[in-house]
Amino acid sequence: MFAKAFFLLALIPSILAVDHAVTVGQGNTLSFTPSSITAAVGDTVTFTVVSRNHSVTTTNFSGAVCPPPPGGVGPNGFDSGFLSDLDGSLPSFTYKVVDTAPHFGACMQAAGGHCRAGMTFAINPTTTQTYEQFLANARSS
Ligand SMILES: [Cu+2]
Repeated sequence: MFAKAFFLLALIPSILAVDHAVTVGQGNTLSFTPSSITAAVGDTVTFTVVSRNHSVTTTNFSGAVCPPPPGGVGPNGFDSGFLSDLDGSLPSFTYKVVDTAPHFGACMQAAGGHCRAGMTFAINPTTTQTYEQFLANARSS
């Protein structure tokens, strides 16, 4: 009985963890859908590219936003690398959330052209670092 209860308790974190699905390039647009999410440690975010060739790469909140640098901006940043749906393969990239810090991402395609066009994404933005301000920073970077 005790062993069974312990086993069930051990399962709880994996039961509560959520995968957040993000569509990249929906309708052939330069976009992440949704563009901002709130996620808990242990959650995953799965980015699926549904048009063209894009990346999701973490970058700075302000200043040098576009293009995001190869490898992404950390700590705990990430870089999917270029993922092409030109062959219709719907490639995806999954990031596991390991902290509660805000992470701001963008596409590095076209030397930052997609990023400056607003192809931006946020995990856990804050009241002082909002997604809207990040988007404005990207457009003017
Ligand atoms: Cu792109």
